[in-house]
Amino acid sequence: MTRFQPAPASLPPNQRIYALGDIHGCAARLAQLHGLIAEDLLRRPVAEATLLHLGDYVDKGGDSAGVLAHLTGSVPLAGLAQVNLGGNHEAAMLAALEGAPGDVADWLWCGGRATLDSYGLSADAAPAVWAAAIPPEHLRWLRGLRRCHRAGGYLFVHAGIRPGVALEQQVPEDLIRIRQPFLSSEAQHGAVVVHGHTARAEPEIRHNRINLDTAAWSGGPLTCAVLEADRIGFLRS
Ligand SMILES: [Mn+2]
Repeated sequence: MTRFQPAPASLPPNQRIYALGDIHGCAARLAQLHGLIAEDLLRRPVAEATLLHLGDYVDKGGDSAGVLAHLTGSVPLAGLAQVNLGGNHEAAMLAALEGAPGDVADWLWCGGRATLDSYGLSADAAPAVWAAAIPPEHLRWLRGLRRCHRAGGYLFVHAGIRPGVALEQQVPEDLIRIRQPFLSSEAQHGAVVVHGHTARAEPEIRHNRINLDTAAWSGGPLTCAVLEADRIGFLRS
């Protein structure tokens, strides 16, 4: 059973959000976690449930191709509303596929080799070869990712926000890359920010933010926050 604790914000009655942190190529554990969500929904039905991924699907871990196949295929949670946010790794991958040498080097440096491996592609091949070999539905899905999502008292983004800047005026680069001064900020941001991007051993619950990146690709669990009313619980795989 999911154990709940008080959350720093709330959702309207009859709404639930399943929010998943950084996946980084952990395809088998993503499928397992989706299975746990399906079980939770069977045990505890709710009027409006949303499946939300916080981004960083690819790179570093072993099966980015499998993650994208799972998310673009017949997801076991097909009945749920879905919100898929993009992270800095998706931005780096899409930039690299355009072929500029600096962007290619950046992507390979930040873990892109693992993604290429998962598609059976060589890092020495031309970016145009990569782009032609990756299934078009994977690329379409990556290009359709959103930067943020608001629900109840929460704002969902990949990395965080710049403290002191209105939520409507945040720049996209901050939303997918920021660490400091966001992580140490004690400010009220106008919403509790639910994010990933910065790996921790355990999920962090602060008064102004919730971090769900638990380093799945390097030995930690893949974490899903279950948000409903004024409480939060966790599912892990
Ligand atoms: Mn990230």
